Parts: sequence; C-alpha cells; structure tokens
Amino acid sequence: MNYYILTLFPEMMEQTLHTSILGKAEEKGLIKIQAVNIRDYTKDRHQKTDDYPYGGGAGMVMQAQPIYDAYLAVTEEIGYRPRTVYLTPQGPTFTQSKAKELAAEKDLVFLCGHYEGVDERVLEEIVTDYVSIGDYVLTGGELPAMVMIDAVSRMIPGVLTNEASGMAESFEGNLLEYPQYSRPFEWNGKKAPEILLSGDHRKIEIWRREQSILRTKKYRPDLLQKADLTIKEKAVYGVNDESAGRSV
Ligand code: 6GU
Repeated sequence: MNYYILTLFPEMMEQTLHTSILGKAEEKGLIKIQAVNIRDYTKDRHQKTDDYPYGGGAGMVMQAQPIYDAYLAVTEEIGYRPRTVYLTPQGPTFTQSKAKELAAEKDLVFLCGHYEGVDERVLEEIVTDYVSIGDYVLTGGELPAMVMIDAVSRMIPGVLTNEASGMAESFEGNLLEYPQYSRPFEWNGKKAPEILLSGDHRKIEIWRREQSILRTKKYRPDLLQKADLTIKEKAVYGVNDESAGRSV
C-alpha cells in the first residue's frame, strides 16, 4: 500500500508513521508513506496556500490550485486516480469495516484540511471518500489521517506478525475484546480468573465470549444491537431487535 498524504505539515507525519509496527511494515515493503507538502505546489510568489472566504466570515480557506497540483503530481506518478480521502468532521464516521475496505487498495491519497476548510471545487474534483474520526473537532486532518493509516495498515496481510490478532479482537462481529491476564497469578490481592489456567480450551472460549458480550452490553450497548449473536445468546443477554432505538 502506498499512502500519499497531501498536507501543509509533512514533518508531523514523518515523525509518527515510521516507528513501531508501521515502521516494520515499511521496512518489509508492505506499506510506503509519502507526505506531499502542498506548499511546494503554490504558484503564489509569497508561497501562500490560503485566502479569505468569499462571502466573508471567520478564518481562511485553503485554495484549490496548490492542492490540485499536489494531487496531480501523485496521479501522474502512479498513472491513475486512486481513492482519495478528505478528512473532515462532516464525513461519515470511520469504522473497522471502512479500514478493511480501504486496506484492499493499492494506493490511497489523504487530503488534510486546515483553517476553516478547503475550496469546495477542488474537493468535488478529487475526493472519493469523506471521512470523520468522531464527533469532536480537531485543528486539522493530520491526526485523523494518521489514525486511518494505522487502522488500515494493520489490516494488510503481513503487517501484524501474529496474523490472528487482526481478527479476534474488538469490533470483530461488533463485540468488544474480552479481558486479558498474565503472570503473576495474584497481583495486588487480585487473582486471575481460575478458568484461564484450567487448560480447558472449550471452557475458556465460552468464558471469553461471555466476557465480550457482557463488556459490550455495559460499555457499547449500541454495538451489541448489531453484534453477531446466536438466538440463544440474544435471549440470555436480553438483546432483541425490536428494542433497538427504543427510549423506554
Ligand atoms: Cl477528519 N478532521 C477534523 N478537523 N476534525 C475532526 C475530524 C477530522 N474527525 C473528527 N474531528
């Protein structure tokens, strides 16, 4: 996967994305991250990339030309117009299934906005996917782009050394992950659950699934409504489709 990040702050990305698991994935040639500095493409003699909004109002708007030329530099290099994500609180919220979907692409472009926004005309011209990472406002699209690159990369085969860990974990089947324990058996007066030391893999599996469901019910009841539960589990844990969205 080749990531091209169109940004005014390339150094912000460079620092973060070349370390840890993503750094290893890059060394293995599984991913490549290139930050493209939008300012390098301005035709303004003062290197300006933003201007006042037509119609007035607070803040500045990122202009179309430098963004479009930075984008064209990428498409000319790779020879086609790849999926292009604009990070904006106005997009639909990023999910695990969207991460999986994007992990199948060969190239991805991320456009990181700043200030009050980006000239609508360049968005119409290049953006294929509008994505938000949650209901709060950030100062720019750089952190959301990094969040997405992390989530997408770990879905690419070979990025996680333990292949299974990409599967059985939070959000798989819309359930949160079960709690984990390691040595010592007793810490701070608290024992690890005996069943995990029983060696009975069937019982451990049942216990873990129950923990996942209970946790999801407690912390993310909205997810539990969408979870892949058996009819029996729905009955035991009090989940039924009719109750979705009911307020009393
Ligand atoms: Cl993608 N961008 C900004 N600026 N703020 C956000 C966001 C994105 N997602 C949530 N808040």
